This record gives sequence, C-alpha cells and structure tokens, in this order.
Amino acid sequence: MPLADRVRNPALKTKIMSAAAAAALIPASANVGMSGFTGAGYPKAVPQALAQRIERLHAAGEVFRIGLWTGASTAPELDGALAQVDGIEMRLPYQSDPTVRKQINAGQMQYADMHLSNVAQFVWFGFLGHLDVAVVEVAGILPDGRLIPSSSVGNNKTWLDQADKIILEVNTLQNPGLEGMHDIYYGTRLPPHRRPIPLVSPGDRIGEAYLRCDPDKVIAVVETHQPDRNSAFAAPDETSQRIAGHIIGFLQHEVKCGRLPAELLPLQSGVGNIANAVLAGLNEGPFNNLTAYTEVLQDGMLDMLRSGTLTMASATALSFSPKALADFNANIDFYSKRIVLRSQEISNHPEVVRRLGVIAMNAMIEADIYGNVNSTHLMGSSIMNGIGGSGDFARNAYLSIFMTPSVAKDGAISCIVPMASHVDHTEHDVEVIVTEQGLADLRGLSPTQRARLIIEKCAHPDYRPALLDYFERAQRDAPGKHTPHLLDEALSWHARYVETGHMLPDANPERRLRRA
Ligand code: 0RQ
Repeated sequence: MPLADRVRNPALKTKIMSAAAAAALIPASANVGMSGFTGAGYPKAVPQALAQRIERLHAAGEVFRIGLWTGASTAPELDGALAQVDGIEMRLPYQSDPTVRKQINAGQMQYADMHLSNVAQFVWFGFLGHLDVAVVEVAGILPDGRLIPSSSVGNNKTWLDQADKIILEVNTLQNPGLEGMHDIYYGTRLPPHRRPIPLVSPGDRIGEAYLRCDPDKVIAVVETHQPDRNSAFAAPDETSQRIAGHIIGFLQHEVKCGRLPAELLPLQSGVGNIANAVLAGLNEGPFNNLTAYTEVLQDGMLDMLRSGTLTMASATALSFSPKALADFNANIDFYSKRIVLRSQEISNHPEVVRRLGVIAMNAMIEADIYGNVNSTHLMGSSIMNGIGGSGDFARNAYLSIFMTPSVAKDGAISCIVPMASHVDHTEHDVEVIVTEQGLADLRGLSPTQRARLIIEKCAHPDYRPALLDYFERAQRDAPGKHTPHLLDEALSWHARYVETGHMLPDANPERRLRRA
C-alpha cells in the first residue's frame, strides 16, 4: 500500500519529508524514545539519517550524542548505526547489538539495564529525566490522526504521550492486516490513583486498536520501506532438544500431580534458540489448547498457533525469521484472530503475570549451586544483553524455569558455578533449573538441599566432582551452615577462566569434553 493511502490525516500529510530532514530536527543531547522490540517495529530511515548527520558533525569537531530509549533490542539500522558513529550517550532499557555491547563493555557508553515493565512508569514518575523526541514506526495514520501500530508496541504509547515532539516513520512494507491486532490500554494511572488492570485471560482486549497521538506534536512524517530484522533461528540441536524434553516431562508430571491443568497455564518464552527449541518440542508434545502470555512471539509460537496447539497468544512484539514472516503475511487473517499485541507495561505487568499464573521459561548465562541466576553478565563484569523481561516474569510467575546448556565455550566454562558472578534472579525467584543433563525442581527446598540437587541433576559430569568438593568443604568450613560459602574461593572459577581460559585448574586447554 503506497504512502498516500497509509497517511490519511490531511494535516500530517503536509509534514511528510525526507529522513535526513527529519533527523535534522533532533537536537544534540536529546533523550529520544524510539520504537522497537526484539528487532521488530523499530524506525529504520531516521536513525540511519541521524547517524550520517552525527558522523558529519563529529568530523567537523562537534560533539553530538543522544540518550536512546527503546522498548527492547532493535537492529543494525538503529542501535548499530548510531553506535558506529559514537552517537549514543546513554542507552536503556535493553540491547543486543554487538557494537553497542562493545562500547558499553569498553566503558564508552552508559547503559541502564532495566526490567522492561518498569520503563514506561519510570518515565511518568520522572525517574529517567525528560523525553524530548519520539521516533515511532507505524503501519499507518487514520484520518483523525490516530496511529496503526507496527509489528511491535513496546513503549510507544508512553513515548507518544511524554515526548515534546514526535517523528513518525510510516513503514509501507508492514502488512496492512496488522490493523486491529493491537490492544492499547489507556487505563494506567499514577499511584495512588491506580485501578486493577481488567485482564483475566491472555486473549482479553481491554483497550483500543490504535495509538493516540497529538498531531500538533508531530514534526515530521517519513516513509520507510524496509523489513524488520527477521533473524533466522538455528535448527534445534541435541542440547536444546534434551532441555526441551526435560521441561515437557516435568510439565506432564505436574499435570499428573494436579498442580497444573491439562492445558497448562499461559506460557511465557524468552528469546533465543533454546527457547525456540522448547516451543518446537511443545508443538510436537502431548499438550493441547495452550495459551501464551509473553513478550515476544517467535517462530515456535507461530507454528503452535498454526497447528492449533496454541489457541491464543498475547505479546508486545512479533520477532520472526523470514520463513515465519512469509507464513504470517500469507495467513494474517488467521493469525490476527489469535494474536493480541499490547504495550510492554501490560505484556510484562507483574500484577497480570501473577493473576494469570504464567509459566515462565527463560534462558540464562549461569546459575550457582544455591539457585541464584545470572542472565546478563559474562564473568561478572561484561554485559551480554540485559535482564529484559525475564525478571518481570520470573518473580511473578506460577512457575519460573531457567535453562542453559551445562557448559559454554566448548566446555571451558561451567554454567553451574559455586557462586554466580552476577545475580539477576535471586534464589527466591527460581523454581526450576534445567540443563541438557537434567532438571532440578527447587520448590520448597533449603539452600543446601537445592545445592545437592542442582549439582546432581544439572552440572556437567566434568564439573560435578569439583562442585561437590566445593560444596562439601563449604559445609565443613564456612562460618554459617545455611548457605555455606568459602568466600576466598567462591568466585575463583571465574577468575581462573579470565586468567587461563578454563574454569578447571587442571584442564588441558586442547581437551574437548566428551559429550555426556
Ligand atoms: O557466546 O555466541 O560468543 O559463543 O553467551 O549463549 O547459549 O547462545 O544463549 O542466545 O539463548 O542467550 C541468557 C544471553 C542466552 C539470553 C542469554 C555465551 C555463549 C554465547 C549466548 P558466543 P547461548 P542464548 C524475554 C526474556 C536475558 C533476557 C531475557 C538473554 C552467548 O537469553 O539475553 O531472558 N537473556 N529476556 O557461549 C560465559 C557463561 C556462558 C557464556 C553462555 N556461563 N559464561 N559465556 N555464554 N553461557 C525477552 C526480552 O526480554 C526481550
């Protein structure tokens, strides 16, 4: 559908301009709220034009950087382009871009890694400073100025509400059939005037299909005709298939014991290949009539919707491979009856997650023997991506499951360690830990009971003796016996890896672990 048919408001039609002209309207040091969530629905033309402008200004000796706020991760055209020209002063709340990651870890870019459900309300509270400009991708503009959201909603409602000025990118490549799939809730208020969020089932519609927008604040309308990131997923490997198998077996057991209904409870699934493999396993597995209350709808959930295993999915973003996108576009009438896209303050809302009894399944970097989980930092100090929504779900879920292969980097790293080098999810928010080795059900256990189970069920056999040795000596020598640690040794595995490239003291670096 051409731009003229997408922009149906006469006043906003007069504001159509080039991306370069729009980028020129963003002031230096501005806080800019851009759309985008896991590579979906992010602006593409304006950030690239802004990056070119910044490059020219920097070459001329001027300093020009912005505060960049989004829903979650974006793509090379946004994060990548702006980071490559050193154009980002402060990034929040989530990223997964290699250049951004490198700059953060080099200490050249500030990064506030935040629970995704908190971002919108923190802006209203005034916790993050003033929002100067919003740059939001939309699928179209109605005659009355309301906006048809794109492939993600994220924080767009808040950016449009709170920013002084708005730049709209109308993406003529997005499927017009997206119209009607969104549910934007305008009932949120500030404490002490808050009311319960009236959502009691994943498919409930509690808001409006469009984003409200004050046309007087719009300073530019720009056309984009570029696809979303659309990364492909790796085919499930043996490790992820085994992780999926353990989780499915556990869920079956829970149904048998009467702790879960036959159709389970709404599923939340994190990002990445392992999460996608678990969904593929569920699609072939024994369950039917499932629902999802999640952030990101990946290929796995689309397959489940198509097969009927999943009847309804609520999310804030669609993050598909090119193959899944083609299927989505070809069958959008079918999917639009089964998908609701919401603001991330609702898709991740603690109150709703707790009410629905969500089963949260997220990947992690490492867990310690007591069940504390690190989702964000490598060797305690380098950021990987961010906590994203994992904390919103983990703390409030009916069941919170964390998964990882038992080892990383060809076995040089154990993902089960004596003490986590960074903690995102404390032992209190983690009910189940799974690796390809097995599953540890930690519910109701004391720290030392948890430690035995995690070592026995989840650790790789090459690390199990060293973990047991640490745990036994800690029980003997630690001053406290509740969560026994040897403080001078607890992080020595990480320190050894940084120094020698392997967590074990006697490891031959050439050695490759036998596949257990
Ligand atoms: O590095 O690619 O250089 O080899 O970390 O590891 O196994 O490919 O895992 O892509 O599924 O990501 C936790 C990062 C897992 C992700 C995390 C190395 C490993 C590899 C990636 P290489 P994998 P995945 C909702 C939920 C937080 C946000 C979240 C994440 C790389 O899932 O960002 O959950 N989660 N959001 O080699 C050192 C270890 C390691 C390690 C793995 N113990 N030490 N390196 N690696 N384990 C969605 C949103 O919120 C948007």
